[in-house]
Amino acid sequence: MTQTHCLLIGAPVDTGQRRPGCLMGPAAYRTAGLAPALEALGHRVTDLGDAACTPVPATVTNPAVHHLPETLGWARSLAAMGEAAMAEGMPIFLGGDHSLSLGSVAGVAAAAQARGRPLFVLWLDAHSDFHTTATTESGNLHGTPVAYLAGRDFEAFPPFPAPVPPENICLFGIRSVDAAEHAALLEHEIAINDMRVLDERGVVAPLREFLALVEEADGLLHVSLDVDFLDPVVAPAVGTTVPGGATFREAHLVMELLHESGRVTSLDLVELNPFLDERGRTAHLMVDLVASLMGKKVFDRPTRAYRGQV
Ligand code: EXY
Ligand code: MN
Ligand code: MN
Ligand code: MN
Repeated sequence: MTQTHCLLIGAPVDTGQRRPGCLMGPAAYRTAGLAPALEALGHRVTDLGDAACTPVPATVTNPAVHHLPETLGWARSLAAMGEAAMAEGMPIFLGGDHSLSLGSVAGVAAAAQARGRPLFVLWLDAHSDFHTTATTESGNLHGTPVAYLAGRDFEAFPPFPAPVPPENICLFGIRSVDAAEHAALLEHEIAINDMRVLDERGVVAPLREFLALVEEADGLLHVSLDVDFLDPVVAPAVGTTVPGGATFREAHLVMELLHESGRVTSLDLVELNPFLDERGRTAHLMVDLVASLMGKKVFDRPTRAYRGQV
């Protein structure tokens, strides 16, 4: 197993949605033993602690949007930490709601651009998160990061440093898309592997097709794992559950295939709400999924040289 330097970045972000609890996510992952689970696989772990948030005064036209200054503050802090961490190894962002990815992916994208490498993004989620600040009706900015990283127009936000070409983005597990997102997605070349695709083809074929693109382009791969990618029966501790998600084994198979690709260079763990958990069950599941991503297996399979290391 190639050793990877995993850099944990706590992102206690809960201002991208309205349900209290996500801010406890980083502590839940630490309590569930994320670091020792990675060290048991031979990896080096540096816990950088939690990011800080200095709100950035800003307003947007859409009156529904809330906590914009805090969201911008988190994004600025996480982008800086993420870009720096990429120079050391593999940043793992511990969320916190999905609005943290407005910063995490910006930092990773800036690092990829500096290396002259294309960035690909795998979005494991029930939701497309493709609203802009103008189209969101809930005003919850956790429903927007994919639009931002794809370069869609966001009022008040700094331009995304290196917009990810839509063809480099793969949505996986989608089963809840608002009308405005649907219309916008049809105008973009983003791979949408909704649950119907996964029902018909399984997780292997569509994922392998995407990983072949990453391989062909010698790309870096950022994985953004939303707890609600999984079925709520399997992973109940999330505020935006949608029935009909990935099974326990489908989620582990996705992680095992990602490990074998050797392409994953950064990771978001988002939307865990420990207030909704049952004795840490979902937190432990997410830690186990990260272990599968980082090489935990029963029998060896051919694995490409891991690119998470510098
Ligand atoms: N599309 C809905 C909204 O914009 O409010 C729900 C978004 C849920 C987003 C979660 C993080 O995946
Ligand atoms: Mn290192
Ligand atoms: Mn999401
Ligand atoms: Mn979601």
